[in-house]
Amino acid sequence: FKPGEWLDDVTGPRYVRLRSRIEVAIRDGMLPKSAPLPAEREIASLTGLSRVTVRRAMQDLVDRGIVVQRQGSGSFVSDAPPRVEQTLSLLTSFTEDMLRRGLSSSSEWLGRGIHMASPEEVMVLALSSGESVARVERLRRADNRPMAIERASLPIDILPNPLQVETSLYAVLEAGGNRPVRALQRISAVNLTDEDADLLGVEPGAAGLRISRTSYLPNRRVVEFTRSIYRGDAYDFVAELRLAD
Ligand code: 16G
Repeated sequence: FKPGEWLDDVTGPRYVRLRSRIEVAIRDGMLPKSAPLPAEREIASLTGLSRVTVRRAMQDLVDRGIVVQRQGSGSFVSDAPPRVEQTLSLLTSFTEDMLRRGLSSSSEWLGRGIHMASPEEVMVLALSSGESVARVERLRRADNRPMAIERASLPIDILPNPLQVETSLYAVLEAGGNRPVRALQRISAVNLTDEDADLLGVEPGAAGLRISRTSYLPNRRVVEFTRSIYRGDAYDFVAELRLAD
């Protein structure tokens, strides 16, 4: 960091410029995984920025999981894969989301078949009690790293044969003219159960996000009711907010 040299090549507030500069150095391998970072005070004197600006940039990097701080020994480049940033305003599928990021998606089957609908499925999918549902339950991976457990339930006239789903559920729905166009999603914090933690490859009790998605066809019919558990250490959900009218 030579003073002046880096300040003009990116735009935005000073802490954002410093943060992007460090991010680029990490991405380009100038700062390898686990490498120690200079102390805040040193970065401040190298760059001519204030300690407050440096601290803010570092805090952002820590919040994004790019840098880890260890009590007493300083800051290091994280050796964990980067967190996935997921926008909350687009109705996309896991496969599409990973493809867009250049990651390969794969799934491990936890269950796939026709079952008697549970009372919750009857209610959400507007079925009659005793009716059957199609269930598609998967552990979803990105570049082989477990990311989420997803349990989708669909009316059987929409998905008569769950074995049709080989890679993408939404691709099968799209092919049948049933791609959802709107969804409601609820996100809540959970501590992972032993079983879910084991599937996701994290410590039991680690933080997770429970997401339930109810998706609709243009005619307002519910097409999908999915309950998922996402890894808390792998995801950031991001939404753009606008001033209320
Ligand atoms: C997303 C959806 C899920 C949907 C799946 C289809 C959430 C939070 N997200 O992961 O509801 O079933 O995409 O993905 O529930 P696919 O088309 O790759 O199978």
